[in-house]
Amino acid sequence: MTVFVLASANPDKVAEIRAILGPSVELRSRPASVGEVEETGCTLEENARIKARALVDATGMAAIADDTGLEVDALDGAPGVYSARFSGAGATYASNVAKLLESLRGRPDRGARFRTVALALWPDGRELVAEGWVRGVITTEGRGADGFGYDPVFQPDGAERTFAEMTTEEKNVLSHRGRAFRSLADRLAAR
Ligand code: ITT
Repeated sequence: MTVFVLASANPDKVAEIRAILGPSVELRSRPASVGEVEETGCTLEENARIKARALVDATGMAAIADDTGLEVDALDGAPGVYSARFSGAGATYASNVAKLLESLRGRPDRGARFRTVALALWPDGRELVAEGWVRGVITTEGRGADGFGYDPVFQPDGAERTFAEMTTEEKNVLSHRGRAFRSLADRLAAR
């Protein structure tokens, strides 16, 4: 079994990734000694690689990292790679959702997609990259208390509930992160 250190500092994401990858991959938590890694890339893939590289350098272990963005059609793909900081310095999930709803107020075109890039990087520089996305609409108000981030206002196509109205298991079947990490798991298994 390959042991990886997981680059994410976001406990919501870590819980989802563990649930998706299951017991065939051993994931260690990011050591407390490794500080926040600045996401200076211009793409999700660059940011995933920056986060993984920082963990490989700090631990000498293989690392798994991911980066996710919400790409809103009516905002020309924003907030995208800037999803965590959409509402500026000190942004919270709530302030980001409020800004998104405000940006789309009165607009009928509410299509969007979540996209995740998941990346495994080894100390010798080998890497595997996988991507997953899900299309949906931005609802006019938040619904549901589960999930995190933009989940209360994202309703995947074909569903009647937002991600925040689903259990973690239901969300993982449909979600960007579920798809990206299942694809990464397939590639790891095929190595
Ligand atoms: P790490 O870099 O430490 O992994 P992060 O919070 O920066 O954590 P991402 O860059 O992957 O995570 O995601 C950027 C933001 O996009 C995140 O802060 C959330 O607001 C939002 N987001 C990511 N995944 C999401 C999901 O599954 N559902 C709802 N919002 C999500």
